Amino acid sequence: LRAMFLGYGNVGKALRKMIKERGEKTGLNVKIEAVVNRSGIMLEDSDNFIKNKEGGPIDALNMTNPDVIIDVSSANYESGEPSLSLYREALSRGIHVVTANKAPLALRYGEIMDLAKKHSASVGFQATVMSGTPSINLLRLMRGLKIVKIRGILNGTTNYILTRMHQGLEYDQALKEAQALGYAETNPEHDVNGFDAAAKLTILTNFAMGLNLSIKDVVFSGIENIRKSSLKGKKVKLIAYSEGRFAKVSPEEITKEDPLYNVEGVMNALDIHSDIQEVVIMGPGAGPQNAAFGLFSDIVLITKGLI
Ligand code: 80F
Repeated sequence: LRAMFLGYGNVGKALRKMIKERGEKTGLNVKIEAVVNRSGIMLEDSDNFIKNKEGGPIDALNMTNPDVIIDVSSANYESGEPSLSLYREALSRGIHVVTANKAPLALRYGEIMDLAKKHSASVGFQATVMSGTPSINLLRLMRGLKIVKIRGILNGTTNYILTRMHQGLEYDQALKEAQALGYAETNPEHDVNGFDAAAKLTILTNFAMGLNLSIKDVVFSGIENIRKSSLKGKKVKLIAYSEGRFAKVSPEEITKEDPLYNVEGVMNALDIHSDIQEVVIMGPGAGPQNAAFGLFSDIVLITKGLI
């Protein structure tokens, strides 16, 4: 599989390492042909980014004509660019897309999926929701069930902050820790104001319920006004909830009986209600290696023709 990376930060580097260390054992043969970041193109597979060609993502696509695009660039929720244009071009040529970047799918889910279907290309997006903890790829195993309701903790940074504040830390200190651990978005505002969780909920709800919501359809609020003193021993979590087209993210006080009560730190969880059974899954929701594993698992599934 000849791959082109868009972006090469924490997650991109972790993925490259994972491919080197675990690819062969997993039966993968991934060759990194190009890496594109803000400064230009590297037509080489190297640990450190060294620009050796001028140009942007579409130039790199034309130079290498890869089998798969791996999007590990930071999210641009204004326009979804440059990822969106790259996906359009790649998918139209039947090139697969595997992404950890939520913005394009949170803005243009239906368009991207339709284009992929039309040109028999695959889109892997496990890493966009709960990183390496199966969420999207768990739902792939639940085909045939009617998903009626989803409830979850979908942002690692805010859950980490809330847990640390519950343990007695101040808000600013807890946010700094989450940033140092590589959990936060490039713009951490998107984590704390609920936007990141809303983007994940959009993607998840669309996939689970066969909808075409955009992030603009999600009502969301965040944790930026919650302080240690206002918690007073109560357990508050940033809860993402959707039922049909209704989708909402907001901080809520939760009780001991709640399946999400013991989800602490960077852990995320998802409670899926279907017409036959309820399934709860819990695992890390952020972290460079975890997000990289989400991408890795998609690459495996694509290679095996399972996506
Ligand atoms: P980082 O900022 O380290 O790297 C971004 C890369 O993108 C850089 O190489 C930069 O040059 C490149 N880039 C940005 N704009 C570009 C442009 N216009 N053209 C070309 N290149 C451009 O970011 P990360 O941490 O490596 O993240 C990469 C992507 O993975 C982002 O879209 C994240 O949203 C996504 N992701 C990251 C996660 C993490 O844990 C988790 C899953 C997805 O729950 C939470 O708390 C979430 N904040 C974590 S979700 N790092």
